[in-house]
Amino acid sequence: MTEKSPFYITTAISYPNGEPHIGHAYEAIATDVLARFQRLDGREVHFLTGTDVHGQKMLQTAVKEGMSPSDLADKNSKLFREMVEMLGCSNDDFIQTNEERHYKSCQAIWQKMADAGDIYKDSYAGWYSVRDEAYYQEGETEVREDGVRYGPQGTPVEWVEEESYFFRLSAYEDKLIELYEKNPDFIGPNARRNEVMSFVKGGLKDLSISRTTFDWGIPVPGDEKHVMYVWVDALTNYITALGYPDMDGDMAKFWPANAHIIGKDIIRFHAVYWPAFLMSAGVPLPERVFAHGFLFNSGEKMSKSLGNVIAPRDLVETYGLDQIRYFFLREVPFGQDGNYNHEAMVNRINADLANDIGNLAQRSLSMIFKNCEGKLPVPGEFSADDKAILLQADEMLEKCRGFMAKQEIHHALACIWSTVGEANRYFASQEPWALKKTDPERMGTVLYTTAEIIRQVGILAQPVMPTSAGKLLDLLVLSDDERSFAELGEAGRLQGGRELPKPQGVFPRYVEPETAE
Ligand code: ME8
Repeated sequence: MTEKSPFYITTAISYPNGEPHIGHAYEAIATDVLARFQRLDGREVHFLTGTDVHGQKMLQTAVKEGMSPSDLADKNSKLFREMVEMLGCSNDDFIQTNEERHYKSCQAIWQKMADAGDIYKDSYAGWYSVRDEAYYQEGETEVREDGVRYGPQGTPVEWVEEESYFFRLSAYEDKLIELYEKNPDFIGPNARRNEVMSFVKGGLKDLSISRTTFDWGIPVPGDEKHVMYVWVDALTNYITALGYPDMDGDMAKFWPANAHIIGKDIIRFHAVYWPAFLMSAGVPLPERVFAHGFLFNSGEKMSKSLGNVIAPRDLVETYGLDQIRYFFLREVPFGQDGNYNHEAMVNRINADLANDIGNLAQRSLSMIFKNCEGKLPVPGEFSADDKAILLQADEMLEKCRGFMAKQEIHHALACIWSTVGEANRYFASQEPWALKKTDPERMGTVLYTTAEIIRQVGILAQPVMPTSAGKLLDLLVLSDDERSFAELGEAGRLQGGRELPKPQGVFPRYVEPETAE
């Protein structure tokens, strides 16, 4: 067997200018699922997340809160570290961009871009959105009824005029177009690719990449009056974490990244600026940038003023961790915007989890415990129905691999749950409870077949629901090395005769809390 290649995946790094919200949690969970999938599929995975602490937005918040920006960064980065832990994320590293390693890396990439002749000093005069930390051309902005000028993401812009270093982005227009055309998978999903292509085809202006009016950032090498524009600093985090500028070690092993997972609002930075910086610095380009959609609470955008910002911890406490992980990835097609509300959440928990997989496991394994002396039956000859459902289960891995390679997590889950649905129909139509008296051997074969489907569903559900899927596999007494994807299909078929414990419910129903009379 050929050795599988290492796999490097990242989330965006979040601005810790407030507490983490459900959008941050969504991105972390989805990326965790993609990372866990590849790990179980036998690849060595490096999964990075972190916080983006520099820039004007962080500085403004710090001033408002009467603290230093570095104290604000530390205080809130701690909340982001706690969030990823609380969400069960399996990240291998957490970067905070005011760490020493990151200064070295940013100054090195800057120097490489300067050596390539792509950086020059001039003065900038134009529109800037602090909320987006983005420069916009006048044509991208509009003055609304309130008299305020807004950028394309609906955030206010202000006029900025200062001495600045510029990056020769205009020189990369053709190279970027060539990149997108030669590598149609570089940007996903397709809608985002089209958006980026038309932005670049519309013409690129050189990009201001330093600021002089504040000092909360990484100093420009050789000109300490300037700090780097926060996006030069932020994007570089992806290589800092692998030891850049040292191109050996983790850089040699894990770079180029297999996927940067980000939200759709920051696609321009990742699919235009980042590859241009890397080309200039002579660093290979990531394979794919995938932009997920935005989450809305009952159809409304989350905002502090609407008072509907949901803390990830509250959702976990209300519904359960694996339940929300499953919900967001099943309910929202990954790459599109998604909406969530209490009813949709309860419906998924009770229908897909408690009923479909939970009841199937509980009913079939209880029958084995009661009627087969607690031992997994040795199957007799398989009927056409048995073979059909086993085949469907055996084919899940290949299908899921294909979906996960394109970040279509919702399709992978739909594929697994379609097998669960079919297994339920199989179980109901075979009526093993009626076979108990008439044909116990056939009952044994049906129960064996059902247990084998539960095994494969359990193994494949681990990336999304690590704890619950683990409990499901405990019911089949699978050892740690029987839980990897190498065991899927016929390779790891259950052996009849194995002693099984009395089954415990794995997926509780959501019951509305008693309301006071
Ligand atoms: O953009 N739904 O940080 P950030 C889904 N520091 N995703 C959402 C969301 C929502 N309601 N709100 C935000 C930054 N996100 C930069 C990134 S990367 C080198 C630097 C996503 O804290 C957003 O799209 O504003 C982004 O991918 C991530 O959360 C962090 O957003």
